Amino acid sequence: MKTTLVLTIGMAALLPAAAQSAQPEKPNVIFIYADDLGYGDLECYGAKLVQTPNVNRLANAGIRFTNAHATASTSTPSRYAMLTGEYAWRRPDTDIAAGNAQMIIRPGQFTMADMFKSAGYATAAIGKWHLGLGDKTGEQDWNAPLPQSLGDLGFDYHYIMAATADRVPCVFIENGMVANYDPSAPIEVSYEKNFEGEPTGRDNPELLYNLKPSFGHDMSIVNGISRIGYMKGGGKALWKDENIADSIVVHAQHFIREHRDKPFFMYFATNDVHVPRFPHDRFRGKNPMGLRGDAIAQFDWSVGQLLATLDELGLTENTLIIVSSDNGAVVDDGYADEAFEKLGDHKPVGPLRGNKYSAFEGGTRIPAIVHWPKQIQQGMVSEALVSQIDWFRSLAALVGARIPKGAAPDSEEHLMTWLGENQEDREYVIEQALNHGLSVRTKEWKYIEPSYGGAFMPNERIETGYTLEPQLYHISEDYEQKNLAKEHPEIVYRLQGILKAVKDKQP
Ligand code: NG6
Ligand code: CA
Repeated sequence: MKTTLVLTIGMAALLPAAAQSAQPEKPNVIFIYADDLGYGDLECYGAKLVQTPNVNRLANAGIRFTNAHATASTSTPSRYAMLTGEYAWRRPDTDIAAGNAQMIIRPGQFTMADMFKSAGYATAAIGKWHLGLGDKTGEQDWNAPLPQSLGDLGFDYHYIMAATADRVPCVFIENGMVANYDPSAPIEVSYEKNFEGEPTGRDNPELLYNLKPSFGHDMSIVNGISRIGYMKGGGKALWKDENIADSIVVHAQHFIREHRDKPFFMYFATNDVHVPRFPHDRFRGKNPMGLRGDAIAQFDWSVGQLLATLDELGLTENTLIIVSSDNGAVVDDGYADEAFEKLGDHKPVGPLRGNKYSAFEGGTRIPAIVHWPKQIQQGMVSEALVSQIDWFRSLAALVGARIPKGAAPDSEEHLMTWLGENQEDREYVIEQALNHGLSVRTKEWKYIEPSYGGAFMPNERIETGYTLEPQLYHISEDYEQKNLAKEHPEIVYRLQGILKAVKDKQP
């Protein structure tokens, strides 16, 4: 029965308008996309030292995936792939983007937002962007409308941070213009040199009254925290880190209210739990883990705020919510926030090996929860092997959108798996590490191709998984402990074959 309902919704868009009114309403779709939230960071994934009641609510009534994967272990490539349906490594310019990178997704590409828009949805992006803005790296004029922005990518409304909270410019950008723009403080940004007379974390550590770096992050100072890159000006438009969650939540709630009467798609990308972790005072000190735990609590609060708005408007029933993360967890990512010192028994990546940046699973296996009361009537756990790259075609099937030839080339339709109708696995998932090394993961096995780079990232104390030896792990046996490449050359060949075929596929 459930399957029939889904197909009916999918076909609705293909029917003439008059016939459509008799069809079930299309669900709203909200991605709640955390930053650097690890496989073990939520209570419903085993965390004990921090409470996440709002995410638990979604997990208890929805589907909690235990084998879901981002396509990359850092933000820019992971988000690029998720929003375009194309693996980031097919393009040379999708590494962790600076705050003054040009817009990476080209205006002509058909994005997830274009897909929803074509199916009659109002679309919004709120929160962390990190995929570039404007048409030329380093040449944006931040004091005027940007010539290229998310409006060119199918988003009707956008209220975003250009990159990350640890990168300048430290301002929100609303519909392609700096929000709360302060004409008395024109904005300049450079990733090459400082502006004369401006203090930096390196030269003026006495000005770092909120957070000091543990490594890197020693350039311009905003709100008593030094960042990556240099900026000047901003005035009243500069954000305060402790208010970022509130700001994005309020704008998201406003968008939901405004669009309560028509289907909407909202990409809600939190700053939590990325560095600098500097949550609002009201989240402080309630868990033993310090700022990193407080940031998880703040993330959960944000989820709760959106749910409360949906509940109040009677929209929860027919809103499909996906909660997930762009990449795995990292503990010390460059600020002296005592994340290591206060970790206690908390395991940010659960039982996995590696972290953000790694080729190991800790880099790319992420929490993923799907909640849609109208369709999913009881909570369940799915062990199906799934990838975020498939949201594009799976959701297109759900809303009846047609995808132009050549668009979303790496995305596959696995709607029934994502809705918990079955637990059919993807044949394989592809994962990209910081050094561009690729892995192929099947349900049973993982092959990590040989790649250059040290076995550890010393500052972050992270095991990278980079080695010049081919690695093969029997996931179901021991996660990624014993390299079995020599014992099972036939499996290595098979997985290398998959990887070669995917690489050779012309998008
Ligand atoms: C690294 C930053 C790290 C983080 C990361 C991007 C340093 C030393 N480290 O270069 O703090 O910002 O980039 O993270 O600068 S991501 O989740 O957005 O990919
Ligand atoms: Ca990230």
